[in-house]
Amino acid sequence: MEREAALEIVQKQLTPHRYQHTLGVMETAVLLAKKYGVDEKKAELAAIFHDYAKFRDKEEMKSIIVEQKMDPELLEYNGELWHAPVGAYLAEKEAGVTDPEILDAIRYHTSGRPKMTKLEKVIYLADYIEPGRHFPGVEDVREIANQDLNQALIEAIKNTIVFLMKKNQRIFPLTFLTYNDLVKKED
Ligand code: DGI
Ligand code: FE
Ligand code: FE
Ligand code: FE
Repeated sequence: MEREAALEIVQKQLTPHRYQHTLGVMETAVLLAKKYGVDEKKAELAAIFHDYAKFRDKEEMKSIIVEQKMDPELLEYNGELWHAPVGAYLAEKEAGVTDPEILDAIRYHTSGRPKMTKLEKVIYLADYIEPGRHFPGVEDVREIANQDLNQALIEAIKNTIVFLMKKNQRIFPLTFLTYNDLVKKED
């Protein structure tokens, strides 16, 4: 699928603000892909679709998680986690995205997972550092992302976990597993 066609499909699903975020993720993901030797076209398409399901009705997402036999543990955790796996499913079903590597990058863009591919890392990180993001610590992660993909990812996931814990939010186990997997590789 070409960029313009993909953007047109996605724009209909998003608010203007979220669409701007998507454009930022796209631009950042392509830069990271170039830098770290990832297929730029795959990074571009994964970025465009990463938040495809962001504004789906929660009940619709719940039904999809149950009917498509996704991890039922998702339902025990914050509904903000759901748009990633549901987005992968709907990007395939509704928009005809078929590449399994792209679908996995969408599926795991919120939690990560152990043994992430470089494409998955690029999308997770681009989502975190795109130019429209302004939270504390993002500038540090942007700097590290120029040097070391894994180290930047560790910082991004660590910041996310700490941020959620400060709000007394529960952490989805896969998020912890992702963190442990990446840190282990640094030992
Ligand atoms: O969709 P975005 O806002 O661009 O970003 P995202 O998909 O990375 O994250 C969406 C939300 O999910 C964000 O508010 C943080 C939250 N989140 C990420 N990991 C976890 C989580 N929430 C909980 N409760 N547990 C997690 O492990
Ligand atoms: Fe997201
Ligand atoms: Fe993210
Ligand atoms: Fe996003």
